[in-house]
Amino acid sequence: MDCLFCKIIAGEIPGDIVYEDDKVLAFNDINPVAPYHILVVPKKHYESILDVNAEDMDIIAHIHKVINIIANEKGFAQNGFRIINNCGADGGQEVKHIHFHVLAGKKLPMYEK
Ligand code: IU
Repeated sequence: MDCLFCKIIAGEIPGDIVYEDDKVLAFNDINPVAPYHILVVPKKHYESILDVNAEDMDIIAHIHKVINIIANEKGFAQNGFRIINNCGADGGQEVKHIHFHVLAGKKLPMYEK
């Protein structure tokens, strides 16, 4: 499968990895928009939340547990952060492997309404 994030997970393309376990990889975004900009992705390929079936939905809770760990390890838990999941064309999803952006380290601007 020609998926950039699958290639990073497989170690075929280098990623600036900040956390890894058997189910999840987290790495620094190549084009950060905040002092901390980390992408948290399941190792199993799903294009988006629409492809995660009911039996697999635990991975979404696990990703949020991992975000909790990273926020504490990196030291931005106290000041707060934002989790973003862009889904599909109108959501602005560019990479078709579900991922959660974690933005932190500055007062983030409110999103466009
Ligand atoms: P999006 O939610 O699909 O728009 O986000 C994709 C992100 O993947 C975006 O923030 C890119 O900067 C990031 N990214 C990356 O970290 N490494 C890459 O090689 C590529 C994109 I291409």
